[in-house]
Amino acid sequence: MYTLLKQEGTARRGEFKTVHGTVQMPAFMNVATCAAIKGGLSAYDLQNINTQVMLSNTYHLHLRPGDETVKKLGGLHKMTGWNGVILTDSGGFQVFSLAKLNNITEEGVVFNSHIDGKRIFMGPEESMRIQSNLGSTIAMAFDECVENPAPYDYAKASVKRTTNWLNRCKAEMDRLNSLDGTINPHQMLFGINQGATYRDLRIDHMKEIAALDLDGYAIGGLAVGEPAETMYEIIEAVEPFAPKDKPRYLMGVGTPVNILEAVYRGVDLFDCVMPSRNARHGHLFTWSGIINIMNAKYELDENPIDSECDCPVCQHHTRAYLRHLFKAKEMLGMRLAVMHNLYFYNTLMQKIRDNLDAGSYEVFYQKYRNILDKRI
Ligand code: PRF
Ligand code: ZN
Repeated sequence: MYTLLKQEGTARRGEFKTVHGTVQMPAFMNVATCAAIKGGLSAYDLQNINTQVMLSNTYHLHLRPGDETVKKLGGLHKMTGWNGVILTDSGGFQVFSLAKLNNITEEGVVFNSHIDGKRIFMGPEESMRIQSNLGSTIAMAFDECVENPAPYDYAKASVKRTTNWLNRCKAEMDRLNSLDGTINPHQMLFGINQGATYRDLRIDHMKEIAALDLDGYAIGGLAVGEPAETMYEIIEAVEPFAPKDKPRYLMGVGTPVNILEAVYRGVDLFDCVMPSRNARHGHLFTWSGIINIMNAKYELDENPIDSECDCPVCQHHTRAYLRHLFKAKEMLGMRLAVMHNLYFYNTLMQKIRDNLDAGSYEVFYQKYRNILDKRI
């Protein structure tokens, strides 16, 4: 259940109650695609960096270890040791971006596994059954994400299919939640708005799915090839039609500045591989911009990554040590870098919430939107 606590312009400060705890929003979900944060962070590490939500993937966990196996292990919470909120993505996007796609029909999608090439069928019912076996707090609807730019007629037909799939997802989830032996009988369902970069398709679709009274609403199909300005325009176009009493989730976004801009336009929830992926390449976020820890100028630098950062890494280690670990390809380097970057994103969201609480988001936004994505 979402409660809007405060609003500044279109920006929203709220909280979302679930059976696995309350999420303070706006929030950033930490990505654990295969039920592990890449770079080697565990569930108890996540507690130390103020993570609120872990995100895992239907597609990957269905292939390995298999959702039936996860169910036998008591579900994702028991398997990973993370007892907070877990959101699972539906497989829709991953099937389109990773798998060798064979065929897409009204029924669903046939694809080849990126692990062993095996032919697999996934439709809305399959996705819901897998997510039910995983026992996540929030399941995402099975959707089609088209790359931008997309032809209008294709985008229109695709949205219609995504709407039909959503109705089937809802019916299947209601059925699964009422069965005996379901891991999380209170599993929630979020719908996903699509429509490429076409305002009319986007708005019609948002109106249609808003009427279904789902637990939350995502905006999908953005950050897939269009300019950032176009993404912001689409968010502005659909926002008035997204239910005010439900969370809005912008899927797969983004840079710190993308997040500032989207919060400004009424988005509550985010996920992105950027903090963990960039960390693994030595690109570290700071409150003055992005640094590359491999740079020679850090060889003898005994300062922390960011003197403004309170993360466990910045309390104990120097830039010089981090640089050495990266140069020597020690696993510890990536682990510490990921820990710092995720802490940075989690802290960014905390600061966004604090400023919304204080009514000073506009000032915060104006100060940092020219700083945080800059390479220094
Ligand atoms: N659909 C789903 N997952 C997603 C997306 C989508 O459109 C995106 C697009 N940025 C990221 N993850 N199901
Ligand atoms: Zn730090």
